[in-house]
Parts: sequence; structure tokens; C-alpha cells
Amino acid sequence: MEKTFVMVKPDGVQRNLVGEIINRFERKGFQLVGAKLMVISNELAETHYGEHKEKAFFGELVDFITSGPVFAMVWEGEDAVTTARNLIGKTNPSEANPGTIRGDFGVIVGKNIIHGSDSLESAEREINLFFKQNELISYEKQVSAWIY
Ligand code: ABT
Ligand code: MG
Repeated sequence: MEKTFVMVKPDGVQRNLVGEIINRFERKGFQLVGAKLMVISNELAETHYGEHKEKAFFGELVDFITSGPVFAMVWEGEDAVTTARNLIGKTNPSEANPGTIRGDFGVIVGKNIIHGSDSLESAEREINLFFKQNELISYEKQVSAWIY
């Protein structure tokens, strides 16, 4: 079973989309194993988005992601990393399909509502960056084999 890191960005929190987003992941059948509202420090933002350090948009990206509270989550399920990215939609909301979170709610690429890990390695790295081990809860649900 995979775990992935998902985060409602400051614009999503400001627009009251936290509940809507949790709802979509729950309905899909994933299990919530960790969640918290937090403000990201500059240091954490620069580490999290380290791969974009040389890009022209890096400064703006760090300013945006630290500009207000984010809602960080860990979701678990089969193929959670890929499936979460599919629920989220393409990076640029103008290219994201309707029915995806960015397709339904996103407006511009620099403020695209939500983050999801892009690989298993990123998921492990990001979960460890944002959560302590004792903030992740492992529990069983009494449901059918189709729900994780
Ligand atoms: P994240 O989930 O935020 O990592 O987005 P995603 O993986 O879909 O896309 P990447 B390429 O990782 O974008 C990271 C953030 O940088 C913003 N961005 C990206 C721009 O502002 N301009 C650009 O030209 C590109 C390519 C979008 C992402 N964050 N926000 N907000
Ligand atoms: Mg990314």
C-alpha cells in the first residue's frame, strides 16, 4: 500500500476548499493517515521545492507557499501517488481536465490550489519533511476490499 503527500496550498485554504478536497480523496476510497493546518517556514518551502531552485519562478513560489496556512495531509491506498496526481490534474489549471481539482477550481499555474507528490521517492521525502512518525496513524477500517 502506498502513501502520498497532499497539501492544500494557501489559495485553497483561503477559498474554503479544504473540505471539498478531503471529500474527494475520501470518496475515491483513500485512507487519511495524517493531517494538519500549518504555516510553512521559508526554510521548509525552499527544501520542499528544492528541485525548482534555479527556476525564474522560485522566489514567487516560496513567497506564495509561505503566505498563509496550508493543510498538509498523508493519504494511503493502492497506487496512491499516481491516483492522487490524477485527481489533482495538470499543473497548469488551464490544461487540467474538468473533474480534476485544478480543472474545477484552479485559475493560474502559480496558484494551483493543491500539491501532490510526483513519485514514490518524492512522497517519502515530503512525508518525512512535513510529518513526524507519531503524527501518522495506522488503523483498519471495517469496509469492503474496494476501500483502502
Ligand atoms: P506542485 O504540486 O506544487 O509540485 O505542482 P506540480 O508538481 O504539478 O508542478 P511543478 B512543476 O512541480 O510546479 C511547482 C510549483 O511551481 C509553480 N510553477 C510551475 C509556476 O509558478 N510556473 C511555472 O512555469 C511552473 C512550471 C506551480 C507549482 N506551484 N504552485 N503553486
Ligand atoms: Mg511538483
